[in-house]
Amino acid sequence: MRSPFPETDPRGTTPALTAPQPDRRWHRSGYTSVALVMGMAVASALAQTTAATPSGVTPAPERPLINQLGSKPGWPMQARLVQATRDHRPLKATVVNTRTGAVERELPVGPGQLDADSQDWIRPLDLGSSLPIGRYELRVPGLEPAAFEVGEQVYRPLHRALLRAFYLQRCGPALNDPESGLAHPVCHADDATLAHTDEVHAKGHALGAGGGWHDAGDYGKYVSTTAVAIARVLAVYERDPARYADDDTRIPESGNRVPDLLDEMRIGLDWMLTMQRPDGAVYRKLGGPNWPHRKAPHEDVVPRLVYGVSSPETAKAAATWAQAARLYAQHDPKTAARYLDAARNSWAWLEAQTGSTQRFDHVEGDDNGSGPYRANAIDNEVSLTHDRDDRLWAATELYLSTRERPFLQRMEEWIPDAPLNLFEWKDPSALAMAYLLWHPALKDRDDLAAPVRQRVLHRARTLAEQHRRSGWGIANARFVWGSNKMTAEEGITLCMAYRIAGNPQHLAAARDQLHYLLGRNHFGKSFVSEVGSDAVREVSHLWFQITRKPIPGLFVGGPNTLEQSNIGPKGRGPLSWIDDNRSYATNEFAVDYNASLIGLLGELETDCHTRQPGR
Ligand SMILES: [Ca+2]
Ligand SMILES: [Ca+2]
Repeated sequence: MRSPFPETDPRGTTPALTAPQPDRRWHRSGYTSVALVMGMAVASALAQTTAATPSGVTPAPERPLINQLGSKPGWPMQARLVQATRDHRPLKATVVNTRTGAVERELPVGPGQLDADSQDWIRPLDLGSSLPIGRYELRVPGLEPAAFEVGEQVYRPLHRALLRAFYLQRCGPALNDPESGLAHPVCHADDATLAHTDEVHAKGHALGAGGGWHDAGDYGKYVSTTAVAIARVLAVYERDPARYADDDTRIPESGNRVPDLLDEMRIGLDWMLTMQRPDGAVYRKLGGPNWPHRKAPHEDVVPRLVYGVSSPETAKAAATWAQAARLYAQHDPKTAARYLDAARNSWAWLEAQTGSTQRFDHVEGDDNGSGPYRANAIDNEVSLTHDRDDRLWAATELYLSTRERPFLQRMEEWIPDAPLNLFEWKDPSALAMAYLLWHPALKDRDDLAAPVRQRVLHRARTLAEQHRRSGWGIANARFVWGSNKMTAEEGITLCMAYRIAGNPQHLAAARDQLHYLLGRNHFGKSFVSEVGSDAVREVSHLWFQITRKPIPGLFVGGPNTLEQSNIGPKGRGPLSWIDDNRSYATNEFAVDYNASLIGLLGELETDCHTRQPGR
């Protein structure tokens, strides 16, 4: 996360603000199609769209827009055409098998409908769900074709690339990646000294907090995002550990008889240990006194600082260590025990904090070179004013790993009143609630699970309505900082609902979130770098800005109607995005974004855990 305006920086979500309405003056008003040939009419309309596009909004590409990776067998597939104006003229598309050249399907292009959020005229193409396994092109006369595949393993490379991106973000050791060709010497070797004196350490105390991951396109390290990123990935692993091998991502630990997923998550878990004070409190973040600019990781040699402890971050770290304790026990009992000790230590500190809604050490200037990750004008959710959500999660993970009654008592105390929000650093309690829907240790607690089921179904109703209303099938209506991550998380919410009630609309909507993120969007972009035939290229990442060497597997933030980096168009809902490496507010990646997409894949690969995954 990077910003010259830290007070408005942190991938803000803004429920209190109403998203600005699209500017109707912009709406392609000058276009009149005069083309005679039907296919050419579409091409012409698209070309005119390009010409008529107002300042800043990237025009839709001149081809059918579809999930570029394709689909698993049996999944309903849809594509979209964007047109400049309403157009009902009949138009036929074909699906051609690229190996045999055979036309597998002929299909009509549906009539154009105006999407209220984007002001796009969208024509749907319904490819059905019965295409056999194979590679295809979707062809519409006068337009470029769109390639896709149907197969059991179509999302495996994406899954792998998203995980592998964590490796490429590792902080500390020299990187020399044979796969991407990316390399840098040792970086941030002196991380870091304490910014302020507290009750345990003096200012200037060296914490030995090397390691971990660079959080995003800059080099800060944050407990809040590190914790939720690890937890989301480990939650996927916990549902299906057999799916992960010890050598499936080609990292230095491949072949060590521990699943690479656990090897990689350990990088963050161990780093968080270095951020823990002896009394159990956890420091919030580590970064430079000012934002770095145009530097490779090893060139960022400004002495970095560690900033204050907080109870929300301490609880998030405790939750993640507790979760890790049960998942690492089989492969590495010693490390698992260390994580559990750390979690207990932090929990004891949390229990000793009395008398206020949360402990939060913050000094003016702490956010001059790193994201605030705290309540502010943009991030104004109630969950940021207290630590109950964070503690609920910690108590739940500790209970699942220890089965000790005091942790369960906390769950019993807090779950009845806990709202269900999407899982993120601002409120991680959704993961705690998710366990009530499936974890064997909680299967006889229907008294706790019943209200959670109602909350999930209630949220899913709203999401399904938004999904139906959106021409792009987006269930998340909040086009704010990190909207793509939110879209992935809401897909997970829809999956939870599908598992509860079996409503196929929830499953279809969950899949549509993935389709949107992988190319079925106005921009025709896969929002993951180097994945898909037309992926985001200009990721906002300091290292890429210098080397111009693509970093694979980075899932970018996506449309953000406030566009605080002032590069892309503001106030355009799902069109407020630009593939420009200066646009940190729409086109930066972060480790927790990747984790959410891994989470959505984990759900969809198993039809929301209603069947065994394909290996
Ligand atoms: Ca391994
Ligand atoms: Ca909180």
